[in-house]
Amino acid sequence: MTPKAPTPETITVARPDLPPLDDFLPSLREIWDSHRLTNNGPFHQRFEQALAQYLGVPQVALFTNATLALLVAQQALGLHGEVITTPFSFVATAHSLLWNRLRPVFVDIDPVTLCLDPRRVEEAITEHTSAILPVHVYGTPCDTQRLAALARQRGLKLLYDGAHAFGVDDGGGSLLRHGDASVVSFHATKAFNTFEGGAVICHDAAFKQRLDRLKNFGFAGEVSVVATGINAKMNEFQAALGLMQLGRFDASLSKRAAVAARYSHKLAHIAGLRCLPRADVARNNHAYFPVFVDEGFAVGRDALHEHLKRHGVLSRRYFYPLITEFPMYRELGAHSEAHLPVANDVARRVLCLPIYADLALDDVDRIADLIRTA
Ligand code: T4K
Repeated sequence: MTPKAPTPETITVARPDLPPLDDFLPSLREIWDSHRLTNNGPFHQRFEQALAQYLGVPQVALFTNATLALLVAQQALGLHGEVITTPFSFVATAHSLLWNRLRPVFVDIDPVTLCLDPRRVEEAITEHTSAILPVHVYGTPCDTQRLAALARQRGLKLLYDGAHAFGVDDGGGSLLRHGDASVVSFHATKAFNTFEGGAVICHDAAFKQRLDRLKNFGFAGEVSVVATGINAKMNEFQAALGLMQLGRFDASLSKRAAVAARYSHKLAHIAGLRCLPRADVARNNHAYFPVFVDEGFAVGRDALHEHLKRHGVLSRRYFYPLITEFPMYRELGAHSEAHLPVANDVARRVLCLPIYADLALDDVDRIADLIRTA
């Protein structure tokens, strides 16, 4: 019998960067010995402070994930009625609004940044609008200046879904400093992970206190409950990992940058294939590596996705279908090909290639060759 050719290991779109287990064991032991597992424990406090310092922002409130952080931030901001947001995002962005009984109003995205188009936002403002919820998709900054001006002029709250934006510096500091508040995700698939996790970045201590109460059932002291809070607290294990990851993040980012640079080089000059233009930022986080499959490419986007899969490369079509295409959102009347032309077009073309700190450059070359020969 002829021996089977070895199949290369599957390469997934993301893979969490983790410290060596032995490095993490002392933190685990500390938690075990103290029996302090959650509820604003010492690791939680240290991580919150370290994060604020690392990001250069005034206030950070940690959460168990970004979805609950979005939910709670909207409550803390007192949103009501309609909130203008993007259909080109992970479904959690819009779901968080529905959980708060807010009506998402979807407007189109900018063809270059793929983030909310401020002109479309302005057109969509009504007397019922209370806020704008833009997303820094793939870590590319939204037009923060125009959105801030619009929010100021029209008296709207500005809450950023910065789930993808950890580590991005737009030249003035962390991208997460913008708006009334920004939410970031530390999910396993993100550039920076705490297993799961998230945070709200905000400007003043009073707002952080509101968030802290809301994420802890609404408690304002041992025997006082002041709001319909929820349980959205980050636990000590997540916080201990986060603290350790903070010290490793810059090195991890350099590795991601090398992967991104290799893709950019290898995928240049392929007819019908475009990479996302490099964002004009002081520091990118290379959280995703999207490419766009145009008519001139050898095969369609879905065929390329399948072709890679057959060769053990699991790319993802983030964010296809658009949120507005999910049946439950269609039922809400959100679906519209006509007023979301850019988002519809991008969702049909996009393919996110594997990117993570430990992705070998040889594997990047192999993926690029698979694309070139599709
Ligand atoms: N806002 C935006 C704009 C977001 O993108 C997200 C989340 C949120 C809000 C909400 O944030 P969180 O509440 O999650 O903090 C993933 C993530 O679950 C989700 O966090 C993320 N965005 C979204 C874009 O992607 P899936 O369903 O694609 O993940 P999954 O499980 O298919 O993982 C992708 C690949 O990653 C797997 O093939 C293998 C690898 N992987 C995954 C996990 C979970 C690992 O190697 N290890 C792991 O532990 O949603």
